[in-house]
Amino acid sequence: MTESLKIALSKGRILEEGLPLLAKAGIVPREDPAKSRKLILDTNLDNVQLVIIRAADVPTYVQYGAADLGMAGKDVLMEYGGDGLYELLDLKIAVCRLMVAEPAKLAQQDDPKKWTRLRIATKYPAITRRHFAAKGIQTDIIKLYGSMELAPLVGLSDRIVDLVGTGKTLKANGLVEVEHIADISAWLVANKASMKMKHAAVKGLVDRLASAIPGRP
Ligand code: PRT
Ligand code: MG
Repeated sequence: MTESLKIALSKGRILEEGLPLLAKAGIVPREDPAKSRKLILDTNLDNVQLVIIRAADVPTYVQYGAADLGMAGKDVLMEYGGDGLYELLDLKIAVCRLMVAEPAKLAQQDDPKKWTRLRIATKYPAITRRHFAAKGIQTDIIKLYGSMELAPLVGLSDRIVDLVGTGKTLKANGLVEVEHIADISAWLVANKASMKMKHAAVKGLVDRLASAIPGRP
């Protein structure tokens, strides 16, 4: 008998780019997840189900064994921290970068080498604190859940730490990138128990997904 596997992933970019990858790996949901209101979806494989949750919740579901595997942005994984997860595979989807940005006007006379204390709005307080602490820079962090680009425009913060894809959103709001924190893409993660107890099924899936990633043999 084949071991059953639940894969957690989020609606939005990860689902959009993850579904074609899963399809190439031979896994197709029985209903369109973008349209269905179901949170657990059966697939063409009897032993594989998809669990649709918020992006930031994926590490929690996987760590506690509510899902065996998950697809999560490196940003989400870095912010979550913890050591209950194995990062198995860089899926090379939902690619972007995590950056410090500030108003173009401030950037004209700003020198990142002279930073000692920063007021930063971000969805990523843990990553931000860690990044700057390592460089001996103090941070006053304002935690937001979205639209970070607005914060400097209304005086909530001087700078932001946010994801940048095309850069269009920054530009539209008069902001520029001033420091790179990390390159981001979505990773396949697994919990340690599933790795042990369902080793064959997990390995089979990882191998098939790996060969579905563009640019890999
Ligand atoms: O939307 P929800 O609150 O449910 O959760 P979420 O925002 O975490 O989900 P989603 O689907 O928006 O993002 C899921 C993952 O996609 C993130 O965790 C990242 O790993 C990845 N990703 C890749 C991105 C982007 N690219 C991206 N550009 N996530 C967000 N953005 C934002 C960016 O912050 C900016 O505000 O998109 C906006 C547009 O970017 P530009 O530079 O292309 O204009
Ligand atoms: Mg979003």
